[in-house]
This record gives sequence, structure tokens and C-alpha cells, in this order.
Amino acid sequence: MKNFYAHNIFALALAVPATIAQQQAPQPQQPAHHGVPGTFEILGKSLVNAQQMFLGSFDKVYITDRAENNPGQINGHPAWAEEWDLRNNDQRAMEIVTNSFCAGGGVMGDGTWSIVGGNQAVTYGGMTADRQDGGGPYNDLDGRNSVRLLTKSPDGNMQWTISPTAIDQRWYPTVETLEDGSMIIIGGCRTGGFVNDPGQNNPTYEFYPSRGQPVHSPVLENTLPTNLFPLTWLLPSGKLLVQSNWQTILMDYKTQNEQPLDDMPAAVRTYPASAGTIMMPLTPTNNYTATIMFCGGSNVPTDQWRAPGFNAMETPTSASCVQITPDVSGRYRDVEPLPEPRVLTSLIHLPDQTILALNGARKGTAGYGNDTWAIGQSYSDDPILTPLVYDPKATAGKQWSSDGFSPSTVPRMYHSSATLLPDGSVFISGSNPNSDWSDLPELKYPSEHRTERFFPKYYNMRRPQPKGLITQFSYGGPSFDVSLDSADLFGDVANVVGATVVIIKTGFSTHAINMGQRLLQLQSTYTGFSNNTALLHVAQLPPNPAIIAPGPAWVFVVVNGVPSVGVEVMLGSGKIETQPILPTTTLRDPSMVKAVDDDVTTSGNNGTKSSAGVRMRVGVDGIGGWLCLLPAWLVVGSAHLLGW
Ligand SMILES: [Cu+2]
Repeated sequence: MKNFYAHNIFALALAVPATIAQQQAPQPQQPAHHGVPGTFEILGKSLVNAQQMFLGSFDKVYITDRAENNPGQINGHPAWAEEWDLRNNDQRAMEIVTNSFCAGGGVMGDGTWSIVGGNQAVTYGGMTADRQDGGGPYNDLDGRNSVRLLTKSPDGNMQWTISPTAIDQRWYPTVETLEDGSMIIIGGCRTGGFVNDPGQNNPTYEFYPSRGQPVHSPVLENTLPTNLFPLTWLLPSGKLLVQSNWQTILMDYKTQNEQPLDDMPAAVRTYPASAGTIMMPLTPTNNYTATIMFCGGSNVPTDQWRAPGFNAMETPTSASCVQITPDVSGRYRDVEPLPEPRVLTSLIHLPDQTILALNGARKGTAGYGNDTWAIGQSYSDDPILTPLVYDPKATAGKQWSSDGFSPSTVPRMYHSSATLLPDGSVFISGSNPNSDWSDLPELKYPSEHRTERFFPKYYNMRRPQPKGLITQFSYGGPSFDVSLDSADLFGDVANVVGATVVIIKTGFSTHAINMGQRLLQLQSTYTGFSNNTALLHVAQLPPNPAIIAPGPAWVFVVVNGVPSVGVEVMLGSGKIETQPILPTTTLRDPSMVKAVDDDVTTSGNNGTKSSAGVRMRVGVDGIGGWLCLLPAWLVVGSAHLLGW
């Protein structure tokens, strides 16, 4: 019999298209790093200021900065890019060639990270350099037209290369990855400054890889002067939510149409008001409907930003939190406000579907300058050192909480950044409200290179070690099973009922925005067994890449609010292309099975009876039975399409 089944599995495997091959991921283990939950740990000092930062692989964080007088050196000049090795906190300065000052960035469907746009070549103090083709103290080139790509060099290390395809000049552009894994690059200005002005505005968007000339955007034309880093998310409808100054639109980039939604209430959320912003978790419960949240910012009338009497220290910061569900309604609604007003806040998805708020200040705005009211050069003051967590499931009045959290010792204001790490801790670096790198002792807010980790409450809990995760997810397609043993379930199989499988894109962090950050809970059901083991039956991604764009991401299995260590996965085909959409399969009904052998009467994750099935023994500790793990692709002809 064994040979019979093996033969059939082999024959059927040949029929599976390559796009849905399910390659098993290594079993996640316990975190390698030790930390105290609710606290920060200083890891060391970065070589360059963390103006921009992202998690590039399991153990590498990439930090980039503007061209400035950083302590880190490369090729005989100060560096403004580096790689941080999470295993040992070793750092490697990197050459990035052009000035990536206030650049945007993101990761494409083929897994390539990019940093887009920037400023002219500069010399000391951020002053424009005499020449734009290199030389001078920083040997930087004009970066306004640059798309920089993180690629593998012949020596095996990652390196920054400049794409031969130039973009239009963009300082402070936003990048969002689209359904096909390409990027839209939106907005920015040409020569820089605290806020934008008509003489240098670039009210257009374009694509990388290029789709031709930039396209004019009315909302970017009409929202001066605070239209820099326009807050942009791809929505499940395939349209983009674009929020800029007080205006909000639905942008259909395919038809070049902009539809106005409600004006933003309470506060400006875009730079330099710099609210915390995030797309809320996309879940089966909300039918993968996108809701965007904006928290904090500054209530500054449009004509005040450039007025002679402007004083950032006197602009009222906001505690307001609002949400909008733009594919359903153009209306903003208030949600629980922040405990105190703040700006420059990074909102970070944690795998337990709470949101961590950290970095920022009670007073002022983003930016810096030689103004009499500035603190040194800083336009912000009174840093907020204790993180908060937002739990929309908590009772009213307690949704924002800092219970159990100790403060950091490091102010994190303008030009700081933060990203989730695979072990569920959060990596934080930067803060540099100065025109050039400086650690002069008289500065209240010197250029900050101390780099930290924050450890959420679950950090030291024994992590689930699920078996059966896969390395590549398709849009629709066959479900798969993940096994959890008794330890993974904290000794009680009932804990499988609330277990979740979540995909997180950690995003590209800069200026309190994590561009492209997203959390999606996969649809799943379970079979629990009497010996406190269980299977999770897990769907692929919803069959719509606008819900979560193709490209690299992390998958976590979360039991009792405790996440496994994340496993790096690829969403989609791994190419920049129209993504294949496969039929979805209906997951089998959730069940608790008293006797292990009861389960063999039913087969397949899709609830199809065993007559269509092939039984195989799986290495699930403690189950000890014959379980049918027939992948759904065997019966794809009978699959039910879900109504997404
Ligand atoms: Cu900046």
C-alpha cells in the first residue's frame, strides 16, 4: 500500500503548476536574543543616523541616512548607509553614492528593496555642494532622480546600486507597492525645505519599473505646503487612499482619476505634522476591508506654516485618533484618542494584532532650523519615552496602554525610525534634528546613534514552534496544515481555537511612516486532538493582490497572544508581473477530536471526504495517527470559490 500511495502522490505532484508548489519552511525556533519584556535595551551605536530603516532579511537591518558627517566611514568619506547584523550587532558601512536625504522606499514583488529620491549633493551643514557629480567632503551625487536597489554583490554581501532608470526629481516622495509588485512613487519637491512651495512642488506620480512620463495629481497640486510624503495606501479595491494636508482622496491610478473623500478632522497628519499612521489588520472577520488610522499630528492652518511668525514650539499637537474605511465610506470617525498629544510617532504592527506606538514628542513638529525658538536646531521638544500599545479589542478607555512598559532613555524625534524584527521585538534607531551630524555637548538633542530593541510583553514566553509553514504564498490556491504540539498550545488544546496565522510586511521606516507596512491574518480553522496537539488548516492569501501586495513578508503563528518567531516568506510569484490568481479552497470545519483515529474518516483541508483522498503519515509529535493531509490542489475541481 505504501508504494501505491507514494506513486500516486508523485504522479499528482507532477500535475501541480510551479506557481503553487508548497515548499516547507524551516521550523521556527526560540528567539536567539534575550530581553526583558516591557523594556528597551541599547544594542550599540549605529555608524550612520537611522533616517530610514528596514528589515531586509532574518538577521539584517539596513539603515540609510542623508549625506552628512557620520562617524561611519566608507571609501574615504563619511558613510550614509550601513548594514546591521542582528546576530552580533556587527555593522558594515555601505556606499550608496547619491544623497538619500528624506528619501522614500519600499520592496518590490521580486524581493528587491529600494530607496527612492533624495536631495542634491551637499557639503557641511547640509548646504548645497558646488558640484553635483561627486567630490567635496561627502563625495555624494545628486540623489533626487535616484532609484537605489539593494542587490547582491559578487562577494556575497548586499550592496546598493543605482538603477539606470532615473525618476523625476523627488525629495520626500512616498512609495507604495502595487498589485503587480511594481512601485508607485508619489509626490515630493525638487529642492527641499521645511515645507513645500509652488516653485518646487512635484505634484505627480510615476512608477518603477517605469510606465512612462509622470502623471499630474490634483490633490498634490492643491495641498501645499504640507503635501510632502503624502500618506498613501493601496486598498483592496485597487485604488489608493492618498491623504495630504487636510484633503483625502481615492486615487485610481489606472484611470488617472481622483475622488474626494472627507477632509481630515482635528489635525494635519502629513509631514511635518507627522502623525502616526497605519493600516489596521486585515482579517477574515473584517472580510479584508482596509481601515486606516491616523493618530496625533499638529493643528496648523494651511496659511500658518510659511507665515513669518510661525513657531513650531507653539503649534498645538493633537491627541486625536481617527479611522477611515475608504472602500466603504469616505467618512472619518473618531476612535479612542492618544493619552496625550504627540507628533513624530511610529506605529508598528505586532504579531498579536496590537499596535505599538513609540518615538515622538509632545511639542513641536518635524524639521529643524536656526530659529530663535528652536531647541538647538530641533523643531520638536519634550520627547515621549514610554511606548504605548493600542488594542482595539480592549474596553473603551483602555485601548491605549503603557502598562508594564518602562521608558527608553533615548529621545527619538525627527529622523528616527523603528521596525518589527522576526523575533517580535522592535528595533529603534535615529533622531537627528540637526542640519549636519553633531554631538556637541551643548546640544540638547545631538545626532543620536544609540540603537535599541524594545521587547513586547510576549517576548520571553515560550514561543510556538509550528511545523508545516510554507515559504511561498499564492493568491488563492491550496490550503496547508500547520501542526502545533502540546508545548506550542501551552498544554491545552483549547488554545488552538484562538490561534492565528498572520503575515506581516514590516515596511520601510522613515519620518514616522512605515511605508508598505501591513498585517494580514490568514483564514484558518483547526482540528484539535485529545492529546493536546492540533492542526491549523490555513488558507493561502485572499485571491486579490491589492489586499497585500506581492513581495517578501513574515509569517507568524500566534497562540494565546504569543507569536512564533517569524519565518521569511514570499507573497506571490516572486516576480514583478500580473500575479496568478488561483481558485480558493474551503477550509474544513473546525473540530475537536476526542480520539486521534477519529480524524481519519475525513480528509483534506477543504472538507472533502476521504474517498478522494490519499493518506500519509506526518511527523507530528504526539498525534501518532494517520492523518490525511491531502492538499487541496488534488480536488481543486471541486473547490468552492470564496466570495472575496
Ligand atoms: Cu527628513
